[in-house]
Amino acid sequence: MSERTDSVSLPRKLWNENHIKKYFFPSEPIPRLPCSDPMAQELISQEKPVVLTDTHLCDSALKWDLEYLSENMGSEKYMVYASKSSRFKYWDQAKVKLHCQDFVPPTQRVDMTFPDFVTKLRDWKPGDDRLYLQQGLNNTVGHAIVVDFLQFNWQWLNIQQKKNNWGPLTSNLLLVGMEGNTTPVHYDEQQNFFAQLVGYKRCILFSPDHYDKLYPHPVFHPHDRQSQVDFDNPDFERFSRLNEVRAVEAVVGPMDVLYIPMYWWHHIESLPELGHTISVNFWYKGGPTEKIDYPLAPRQKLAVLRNVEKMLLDALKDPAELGHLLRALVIGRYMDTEQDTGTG
Ligand code: QVN
Ligand code: ZN
Repeated sequence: MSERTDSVSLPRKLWNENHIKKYFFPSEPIPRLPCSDPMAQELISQEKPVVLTDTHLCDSALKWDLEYLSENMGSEKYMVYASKSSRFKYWDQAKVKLHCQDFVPPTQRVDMTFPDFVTKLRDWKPGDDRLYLQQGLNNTVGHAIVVDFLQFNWQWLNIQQKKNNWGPLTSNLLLVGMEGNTTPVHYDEQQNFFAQLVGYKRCILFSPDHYDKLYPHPVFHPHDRQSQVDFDNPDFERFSRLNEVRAVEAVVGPMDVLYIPMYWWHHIESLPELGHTISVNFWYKGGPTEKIDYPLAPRQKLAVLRNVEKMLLDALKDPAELGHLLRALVIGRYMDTEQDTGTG
């Protein structure tokens, strides 16, 4: 590996390089830029990832340590996931009920109050389930949190939303994770400003043209939008295009804001520097579909593929029948050779 001499992408190395695991794909650093740099604006408008170092987006939340949140979040129970492993693979409860009643969830919802959550983090010992709090900031949170929230840099956010022609802000997730917790690779159908508050997270991103290299679960599956690939145990036989995977990555720390463009795949792991990590994301609806030009962009092909799957399921009703029909459509007809179709 060559030295990272490019000053724009040099993060403050307050985190330990030894905690950066080696994965099977090569990766390049995501640029780190002040938000006043025209290049930063250019990257956002081109839907390319960038770490912004001086947005002052959540200055009022940099004091959100575990003690402050315990005192001020309120007495409600919040969404906490428990996992026997370090992986927290998201699953959709609604899709379990609809299509996959045999599905065995890899994580369990164990909602609890914030003080109970903090006690569990403090008392945690190896062998215990890991925990990850993933709670939308809503009207149940305490007054002090609301005050801090209102001081976020809404002016900058609103300017970005307008400049990039995004839809409305849909939600803010508060994420409090234990060191080592990993959100496996997935994509979201929203634009995302991901603000790091406490501790360090390694964020590995893949462009939308990885729709055929990261093998997403079927659209009706509870793991819709998640890759089937386990980065710690990649199956190169089953997923033969994995060797084409190319990543970009950054470690984000307090004050950093990572722009995760819509449809970009991302894998996020909490580094051990502080024992836990705290982040807040800002999910925005994408803009209205621009004038479509051809050939389609990878993200548009992904959207088309999603719709084909949804239409087939709507027609056939039974997800078990989809595979047969899709194979009948492709095998011997639309194979990867020019002789078959003349389409390459
Ligand atoms: C994923 C609801 C992330 C951040 C990620 C946690 C996301 C949890 C993002 C992390 C989640 C899907 C639906 C909740 O992926 O997009 O902000 O570990 O920081
Ligand atoms: Zn995500």
